[in-house]
Amino acid sequence: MKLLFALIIPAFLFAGCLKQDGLQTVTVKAKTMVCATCAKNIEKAVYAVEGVKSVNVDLKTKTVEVKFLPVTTNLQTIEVAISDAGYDANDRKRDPAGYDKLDACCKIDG
Ligand SMILES: [Cu+2]
Repeated sequence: MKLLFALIIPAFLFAGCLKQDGLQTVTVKAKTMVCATCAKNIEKAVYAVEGVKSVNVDLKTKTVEVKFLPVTTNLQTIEVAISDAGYDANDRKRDPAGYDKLDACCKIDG
């Protein structure tokens, strides 16, 4: 509940000076994620991108919904962050170095 208020109150404060929140929403396919650790890894990697405001990883559909400030970042940067973390992002292949660092349970090639 505390977290909810922490999110809602700033939203009200900003509503005064911005008609819209100005955020863009994209859904990225991360089809190589296999477990909850993968979801956490991806969430962390995408949150680290400047301008990203919210990350919603769905392990069942293997998608990542991202809300971001389009003046600060873009879909390509988000895809690169996911790839660097070791996962495919849309048509972008996972970065081998990032993949090597994953826990064994997250490696789809065994
Ligand atoms: Cu995993």
